[in-house]
Amino acid sequence: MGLQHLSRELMRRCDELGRVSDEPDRLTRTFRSPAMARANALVGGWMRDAGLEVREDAAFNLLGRWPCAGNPRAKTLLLGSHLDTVRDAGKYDGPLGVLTALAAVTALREAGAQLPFDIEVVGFSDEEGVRYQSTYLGSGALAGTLTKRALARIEEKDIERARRKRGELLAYAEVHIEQGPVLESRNLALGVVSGISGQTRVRVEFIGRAGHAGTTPMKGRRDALCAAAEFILAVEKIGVTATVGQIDARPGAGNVIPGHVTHSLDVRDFDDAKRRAVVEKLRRQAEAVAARRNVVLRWTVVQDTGRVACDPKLTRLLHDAASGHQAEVPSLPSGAGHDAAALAAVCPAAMLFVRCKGGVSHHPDESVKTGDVAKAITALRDFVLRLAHESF
Ligand code: HGY
Ligand code: MN
Ligand code: MN
Repeated sequence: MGLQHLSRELMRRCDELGRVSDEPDRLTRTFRSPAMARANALVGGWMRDAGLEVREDAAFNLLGRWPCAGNPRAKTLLLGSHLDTVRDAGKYDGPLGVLTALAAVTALREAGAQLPFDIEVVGFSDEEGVRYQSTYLGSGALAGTLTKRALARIEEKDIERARRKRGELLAYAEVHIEQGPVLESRNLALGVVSGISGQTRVRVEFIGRAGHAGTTPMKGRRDALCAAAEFILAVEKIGVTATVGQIDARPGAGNVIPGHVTHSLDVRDFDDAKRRAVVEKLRRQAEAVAARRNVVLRWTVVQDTGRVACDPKLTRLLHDAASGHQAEVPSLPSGAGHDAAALAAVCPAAMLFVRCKGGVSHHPDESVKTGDVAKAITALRDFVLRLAHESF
C-alpha cells in the first residue's frame, strides 16, 4: 500500500470511527462505554489486518504488537494516542494518533523492515477524563503513575494490572492534531512538541438551601447557583487559562431555588508554581463568595498534574524525520494534555503535531488535510527507522 493510499484509508477510518458513538447525534465515547468497546473492536480488527497481535490490557487500552524477530527480550517502542473522546467531539483528537501509528507500522511491515525493538500500537482507553473528571487514566495505568487518590475515585480496581514492567518500554511517540492555530498561521503541516502544560481540575460544590421560587423572599435566600455564578465570573478574570465547562444545579426545577451546585474547574499553565498559586487564590475567592452568601463550599482537587517536558533526544529524531517534508519544523508547547505526559514518567516521550483547520478542537468541526496526514505517516515511519539506527 503506497502512502497516498495509506493516508486516504486513514481519513476513511477516522470517518468510520467518528460514527462510533454513545449518542445518536454527536460523537461521544467515554471510558468503558459501549461505544468504546465497539471502537476497540473496530480498531483491533484493523490492527489484526495489519498482522499485529491484538489484546486489551487491564485498563481497557487496546494494544497491537509487532514483536522483534529473534529477540524475545527486546524493549518496546510504543506508538499511539487515545480512542476516547470528549462530549460532542471532533473525530481526530486521539484517533488520528492511533491510526497514524498503525499506518506507519503497516508501511514498515510492507517494506520488510527489521527492527531491533518490538512495536506496540496503542489506543488508550481514557485520556479526556470525561467519566471520572481526571485525565490520563489509560496511559497512567500503563505507566503506573496513577495516584492512590485517583485509584480510590474509580470503580475499576484491576486497572493497576495494566502497569508495564520497569525498563520494558524503550520510548513513546504520539502524533496528535495541534488543537491550536500556530502551524496553520505559519503554513506548515508538522511541528514537534517541546512540553505539555500542567493542569489542575477541581470539583467545586456550593451548598445552600432549596426552597419555593414563588414564596421565599429574595432577602436571606441561600441560592447555591448564584454563588457559583459569582465565582465563575471571578474564574474568568483570574489571569491564567481557566475554564468551568460543566455544571449541575440541584434539585433542578425552574420553580425551585437551587440548593446544591456542583461544577468543574480546569486551570492550565506552563508554570506549575503559578498554576498552583492561582488555584489557591481561586479557592480563597470561592470561600469568600460562600461566606458572603451563607452557603457552604466543598473544594475537591481531582487532578494536579505538573508540566512535562518532551525528551530532547527523541524529539530531535522526530524533528529530523519531519524535516524530510518541510524546511522548518517548529517546536511548539502544548496547552492541551496528552498521554505522552503520563508516559514521560517512565520512558522518553515525544510528540508530533499536525496542522488542524482554524486550530479548532474539542468540537465537531475538527479538520485535517489528507496531504498533512500523509506527511505525518511518513515522518513517523522515518522516525522509527532513525530510532532503529541510533543506539538509543
Ligand atoms: O483536556 C485536554 O487538554 C486534553 O485534550 N485531554
Ligand atoms: Mn482532547
Ligand atoms: Mn487528545
